[in-house]
Amino acid sequence: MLRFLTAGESHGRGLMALVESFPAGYDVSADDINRQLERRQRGYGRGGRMQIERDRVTILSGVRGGKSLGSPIACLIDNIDWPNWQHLMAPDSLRPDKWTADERRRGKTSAPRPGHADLAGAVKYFTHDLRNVLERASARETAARVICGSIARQLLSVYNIRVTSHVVAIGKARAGRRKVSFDDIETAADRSPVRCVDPVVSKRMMNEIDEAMQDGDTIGGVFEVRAVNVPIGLGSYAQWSTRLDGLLAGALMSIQSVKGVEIGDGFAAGRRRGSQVHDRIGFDPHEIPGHRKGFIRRTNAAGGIEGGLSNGGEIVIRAACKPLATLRRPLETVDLVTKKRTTAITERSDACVVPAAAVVGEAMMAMVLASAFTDKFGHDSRTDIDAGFAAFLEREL
Ligand code: EPS
Repeated sequence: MLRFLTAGESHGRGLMALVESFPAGYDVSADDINRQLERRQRGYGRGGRMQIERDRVTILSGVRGGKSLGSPIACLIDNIDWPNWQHLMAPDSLRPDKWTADERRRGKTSAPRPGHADLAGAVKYFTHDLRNVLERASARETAARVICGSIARQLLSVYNIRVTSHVVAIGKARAGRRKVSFDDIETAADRSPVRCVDPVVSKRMMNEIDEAMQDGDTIGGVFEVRAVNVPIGLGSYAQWSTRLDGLLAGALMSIQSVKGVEIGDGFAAGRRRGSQVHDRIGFDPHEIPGHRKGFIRRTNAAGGIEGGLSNGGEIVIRAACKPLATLRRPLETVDLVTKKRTTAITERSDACVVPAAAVVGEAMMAMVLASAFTDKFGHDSRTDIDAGFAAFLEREL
C-alpha cells in the first residue's frame, strides 16, 4: 500500500510529508509540487497567514535526478511565520518569564472554541494549554497533504488520469445542477477567486463571504472533486476496507472542516427508484485512446463507482465544509482552568476555506487513486507497471 504521512505544527518550524512505497522511475518535480501548493494558498476569504507564507517544497530524500527511487520520499515546507512563534513553540525550554506581552497573550489559550478540536483534544491529551491541541489540529497541515497529492498526481498523469475540483456552494450562493464538463472545470475554476466556474455565482459567493466577514463570522460550503480516465476495476468488493468508495469518502471526510461526503447522485439517489437511478450499460467496440475499449455508460448517477470498484466512468464526489470554528465574534464557552463562563479564543483565521479545501480534496483523491492503482498494477518500478497497464488495456473480457 502507498502510505502518505504528514508531521508539523501550524506555527512550528515547518511541515513534513512522507510518501512510502512509491514505485521507482516516475518523474517527481519540486516545480509541480510548488504549483499545487500555490493553488492551495489562494481563495477569497483567506486570512492574514496566507499573506505571510509562500509554501515551497524542499525534497529531502527518495528522488534522484528528478526520478523516484522507490525509497521513502521525504519533503519539507519551512514556515515563514516561525520566527514570530519560536518562543511559544520551542521544542526545548519554553521560558514564559521571557515572553513579550504579545507572546503572553498568544500563549494563554484555555477557552475552547465550539466546533473545534480544542475541548475533546484537551481532555484526550490531558492538557489545559489549548495550543498543544490546536497547533496540530489546524488545517495548515493540509499543505503537507498537497505535497503527497502532487506526487501521486505525477504518477497518475502517466496514465492520463486527471483530477480537478470546483466549488458548488458557499452559504446560500449555489451553482445550478447544470452539467459542467471536466475540461471546463479544469480551465475555469483556477480563474475564479472562489473556484466556481460560473462568474455570476462566483460574485454571489464572494458577497456571502464579505457579509460573513463584516459580521465577524465564518461561512462554509460544498466542493466537488472529479477524476477522469480512471481504469475500470480499481478498489475491491472483497473486503470492506478495500472498497474504493469507502476509501475516497474517508479521505475526503478527513479534511479539516468537512462534515458530509456524497458520491455521484449520493443523497438524491435515496429519493428515487432503481429504474430512475442506475446507469444503463452499453458497448462501443471503438478504442478510446488511453482507455479500455468496450463497456460504456451514457449517464453517471453512480459517480464512477459500483460495488466498491471504479467502473471506468468519471469519479464524482462532493464534500460539505462547515463554517470554521474561529470567529472574530466568539461564542460562549467555559475556561478549562477556572471552569467559568467566558468567550472562545479568537485566533487570526480565515472567513472561508472552501476553495482551498477543494484543492486539498484533489490531493486526497489523487492519493487514494494512486494507491489503488499501484495495488492493482504494482509497487516496484514504472517499467513493470507500464507493461501491466498496457496489457490490461489490450485485454478483452
Ligand atoms: C492555514 C493556516 C492557519 C489558518 C488556517 C489554515 O494560519 P494561522 O492559524 O496562523 O492563521 O489560516 O487554519 C485553520 C483553518 C484552522 O482551523 O486552524 C493554512 O495554511 O491553510
